[in-house]
Amino acid sequence: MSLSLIDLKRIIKAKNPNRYKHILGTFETATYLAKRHQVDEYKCQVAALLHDYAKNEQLNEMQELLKTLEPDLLNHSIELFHGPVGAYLIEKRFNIKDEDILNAIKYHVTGHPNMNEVAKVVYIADYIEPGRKHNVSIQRQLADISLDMGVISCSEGTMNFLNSINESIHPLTLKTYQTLLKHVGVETYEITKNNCKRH
Ligand code: DGI
Ligand code: FE
Ligand code: FE
Repeated sequence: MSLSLIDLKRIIKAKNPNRYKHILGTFETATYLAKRHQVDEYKCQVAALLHDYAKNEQLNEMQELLKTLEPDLLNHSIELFHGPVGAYLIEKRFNIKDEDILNAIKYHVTGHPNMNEVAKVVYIADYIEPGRKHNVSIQRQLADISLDMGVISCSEGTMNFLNSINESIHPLTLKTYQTLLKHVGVETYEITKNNCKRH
């Protein structure tokens, strides 16, 4: 892969100028989290810049691709399509073969129970970047302490939001939450979360 971060930024800005502020916010937050938790900074940065690459692809073109890539996803919300479609297009168009980067992009919407540290950084950064309008202070505090707790808290926030608008929760979103919660320990998470709330 020979593209520099500067080249990538230029490409992303040109492809979807309206989303560029969110992309840069995600990039800065991913850089911060990568440093804080000693995760590969460059992989997190590339994945953060490209995570919403397919966000403005035509719906019918995404559906056509998903028929072979992931037909089951066609039964779920169209909001989920740009993750797997983005990972596919990025591999093809930028010749990026790095599985850490591709998986972080593929699973940035739902998460994945086996997501690695790069994917966790991008998943959290997308949710807590400075441009987000909803209240994410608890997610920011927990992500500072641990990436696992950050992911749990972001998926919890997403599920609460989806419940509030009567939207269905994808099995991967729920599985990510349950798996990491089990890993961290329900009690540890609840105690830490309640302590964060008091500050
Ligand atoms: O692309 P972004 O707007 O930056 O954010 P995103 O890719 O994390 O999420 C896009 C949308 O997907 C957001 O409105 C929430 C929604 N979403 C996330 N998880 C699920 C979901 N929608 C459904 N129906 N089910 C999910 O599990
Ligand atoms: Fe997205
Ligand atoms: Fe995003």
